[in-house]
Amino acid sequence: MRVDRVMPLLLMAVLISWGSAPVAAQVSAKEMAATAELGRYAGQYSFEREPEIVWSIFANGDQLTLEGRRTPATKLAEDNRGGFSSAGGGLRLVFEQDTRGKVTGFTLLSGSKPEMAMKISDHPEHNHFRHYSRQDVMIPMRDGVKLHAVILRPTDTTKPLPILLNRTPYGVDEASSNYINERYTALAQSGYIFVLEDIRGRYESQGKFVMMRPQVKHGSRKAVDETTDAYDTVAWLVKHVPDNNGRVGVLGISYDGFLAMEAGIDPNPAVKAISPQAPMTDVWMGDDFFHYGAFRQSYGYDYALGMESGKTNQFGTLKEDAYDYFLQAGSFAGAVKKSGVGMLPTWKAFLNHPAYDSYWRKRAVEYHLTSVTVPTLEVGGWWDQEDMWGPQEEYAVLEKHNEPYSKKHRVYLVLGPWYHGQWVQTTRHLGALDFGAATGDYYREHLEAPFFAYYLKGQPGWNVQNTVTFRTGTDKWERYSQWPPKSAKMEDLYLEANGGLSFAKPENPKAFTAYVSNPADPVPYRKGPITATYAPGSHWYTWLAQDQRFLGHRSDIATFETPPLKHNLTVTGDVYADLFASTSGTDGDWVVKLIDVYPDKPNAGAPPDDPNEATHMAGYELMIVEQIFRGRYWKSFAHPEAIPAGKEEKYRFSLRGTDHVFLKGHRIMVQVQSSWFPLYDRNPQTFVPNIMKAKPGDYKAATIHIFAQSHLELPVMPKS
Ligand code: PG9
Repeated sequence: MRVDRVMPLLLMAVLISWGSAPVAAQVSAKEMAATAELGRYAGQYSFEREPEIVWSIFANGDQLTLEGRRTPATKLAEDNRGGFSSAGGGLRLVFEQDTRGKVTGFTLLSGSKPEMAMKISDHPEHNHFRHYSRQDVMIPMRDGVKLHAVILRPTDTTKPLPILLNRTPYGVDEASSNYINERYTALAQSGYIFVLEDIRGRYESQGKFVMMRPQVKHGSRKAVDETTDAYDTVAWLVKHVPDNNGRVGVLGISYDGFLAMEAGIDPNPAVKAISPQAPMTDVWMGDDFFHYGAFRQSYGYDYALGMESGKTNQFGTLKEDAYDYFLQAGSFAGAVKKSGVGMLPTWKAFLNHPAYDSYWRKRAVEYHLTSVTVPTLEVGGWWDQEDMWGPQEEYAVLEKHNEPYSKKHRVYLVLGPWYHGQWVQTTRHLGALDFGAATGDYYREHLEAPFFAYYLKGQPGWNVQNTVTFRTGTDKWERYSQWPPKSAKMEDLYLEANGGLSFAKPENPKAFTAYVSNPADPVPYRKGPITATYAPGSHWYTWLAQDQRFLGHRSDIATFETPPLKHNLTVTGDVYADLFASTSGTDGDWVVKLIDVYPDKPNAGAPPDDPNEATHMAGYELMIVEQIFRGRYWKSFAHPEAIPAGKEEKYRFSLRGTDHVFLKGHRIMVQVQSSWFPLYDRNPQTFVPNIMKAKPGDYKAATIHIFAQSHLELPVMPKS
């Protein structure tokens, strides 16, 4: 994931360098007069929706310059429509004034909707970006292939500094002094030698790109993988980069997070800390490409197209709605045919390896995590639409190998209220949700920066014992000495046949709720229009937090709900589904969603700025955790088997972790459905050898029964 792929427009405007020229040093009399006129705009402005984003406006000659803590100096000239615009028109500000002519704020007219900012001071402040010099190098690997890297170091010191390495398939050319200051603000201020490297076969690096290159046996002189490339890169850097202190940290998000974890396997001794953030870890079991065997069709299609159509990113758009595109294509084989671009290596893998065979096992990282080799900070988002599984799984596997009472070999976990990689942003929001503070800033300043400062610079300040989460509902950071915390007790919440949800065991476990799942009319996973994953304006990033009411009253979704809660209920840890279900078909998918239903009317007594009671959230149905399980793997992930038609079977799977308070007055809802299209391909509901190649005649409607002994296991915290 690269920042430019995940930024909503406003934040793009805030964070991206506009490449402005330096402000002129000599000021003419005419310019002085103009400055006096423009001086009334000078000051600091805070955004109404995002108060943590503060821009300063300076008057210089006949232009204004804006700067922010994470925004480089950008010149604005008066335009002929009564506003001020940056060169090229990327940013446009229209100022407001009161009846006495005093400037009170501006409206930013750049993103999809206008954003208001209020003037909070007449005294602008410079952003104090630290200047970094840039050097491009080609680093030789053990097999002779050379990898391209950009080295950025602060120009204001020659003191030995640690290296922070980010390896990526997404291109490093944009790396500049401004980029480092915008993206890594706290780390850039502290001072590191940043190294950004194109991995093998991508952008300006030599060699062949292999999607999630599997591990080789280390020790062999020529065999390479991402671990050996990280090892060789680090060896070269500590030897050749002047004034480094011999200590290296490796960090990255998503694919880069996978690469950061790989750097911690049989690591180069100079690697002293790593931070895999939303690392994809097992793309068949729960990350990008499958979830428990259900194929993430639209994502897998788009991602492989973006990465394997060329050496540089080629993320595309679709002419038609993705729902229609994939429905019309039939199976994934049909979609590949329809693409007209031939066969891509990862598409071929999807077609030939639908089950959890050695192809996917070889790519799964968890099997290689047999010790905590270096201090490791895992980071994940509760609403991560790509790699929710990775950070939690890596933490769970590594945690068993923690060295007790030592900070030397420890794994730490941070889980926050974010979509994929959203912690790089300054925002209080995720879609409609408002957490009341810029949680990404908190993470970067109070967790990420102290972690690296402690392990790479020996500075105090890293006081995390084990796990830090942002508890949603009450919207507070919490700390735990263990994840999941022992204090949570598992309680079973039953899916009653009358549509209720109850902690009491059902009197008649054979009672059931029924629906018909029809592959000709699959349940959409998000509100349409469904664009290509990374198409401009795509709602892909926030779909997990979308109001589920968009589904209306479809008859192919079983809904179970509690009455309004009389007390807060805090759920902290991993949620499991124990589904007792039958299908009239011989295969099928099981989607389970745990939902927080906001009260229909906001609580009249609540403070007006209480985000949980905000008017626009009235009746909102927010997914807290959710998961899909492909029925054919009911006995084994490697060897699919037909489900006996009409027979009740038990399906147990994890919905992963949460730390959420269902507030008093809210309802808990559980929904069960059998499709989530087109993110997940349609299950024909008739057992076929390979769903990727299913024929039109294989897709059949099926009657589903959800029996009343079905329940979710919820880790419930004691009442406080
Ligand atoms: N989630 C992306 C990805 C990583 C690895 C494999 C496939 C996809 C990413 O954002 O990098």
